Amino acid sequence: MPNLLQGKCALILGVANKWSLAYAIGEAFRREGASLVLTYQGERQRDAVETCAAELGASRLLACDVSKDHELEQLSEALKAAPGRLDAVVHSIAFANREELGNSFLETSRAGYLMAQEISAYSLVAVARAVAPLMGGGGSITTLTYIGSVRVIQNYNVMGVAKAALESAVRYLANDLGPRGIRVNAISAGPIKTASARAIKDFSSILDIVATRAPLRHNTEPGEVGDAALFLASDLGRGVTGNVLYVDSGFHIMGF
Ligand code: 0WD
Repeated sequence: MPNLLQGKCALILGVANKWSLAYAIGEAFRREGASLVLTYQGERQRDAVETCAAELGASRLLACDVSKDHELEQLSEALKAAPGRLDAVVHSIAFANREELGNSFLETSRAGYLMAQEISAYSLVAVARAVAPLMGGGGSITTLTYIGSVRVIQNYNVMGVAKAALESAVRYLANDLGPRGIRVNAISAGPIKTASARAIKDFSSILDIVATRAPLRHNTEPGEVGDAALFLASDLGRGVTGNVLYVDSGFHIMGF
């Protein structure tokens, strides 16, 4: 299935390094002919993302901390200048303070709760508002979520609640943007060792459980997430919006 995104422009937020899920999505998009724009969170991340952008053959690299409204406005202006339009946007961003992922959920602080919600859920709304004017020809917005939104996963805590809000935001945004031909979906990925995942206590034991119990009996690979994102961004996904697509070796269907 070559060139599914030929002539399409994609914006990808959330590449931190080559292990990021956003990087695997970038690889899939690039393989199928998309022109890529990447963002980096701040100066601290710039060099690493610059390397990734070069490897992925991205045409532009722009700064965007999603917690700052003025940076989202600047991003929107920069995109209007070039490439001038977008067909696909990937939001692959989450953050919670480490201490909120180690204590019991009951101990969640107000500040920690709000921080996780702001970066991991509200940012999708802010990003969608910033990019929608560039998607005049319709398009696709995809975010990344995790099963901790609907099940209790030890130590996922405040992030599970943020992912629940994120998945709900996907549905409301899909309803608002559908009449403009913009589809909004989430991919619920199985656990994968990335920088963010390392913040979750006992993450390795989660990997072991999935590998032994999931129907496909293996852990999710980044390329599987990349190809699912490709499907959603391409014309093959044209009838799909407001959906949470599990790419987790089938783990989510299991009881005990
Ligand atoms: O097992 C996993 N790795 C799974 C991840 C399973 C299911 C879902 N996900 C989700 C995550 O929750 C997240 O939403 O996938 C998304 C991407 O996560 P990732 O690829 O696992 O992790 P990582 O490579 O760390 O990318 C997340 C990035 C940040 O990286 P660091 O490591 O620097 O925290 O999100 C970005 C940042 O690049 N980020 C921000 N970008 C802009 N503005 C901000 C911000 N304020 N905060 C974090």
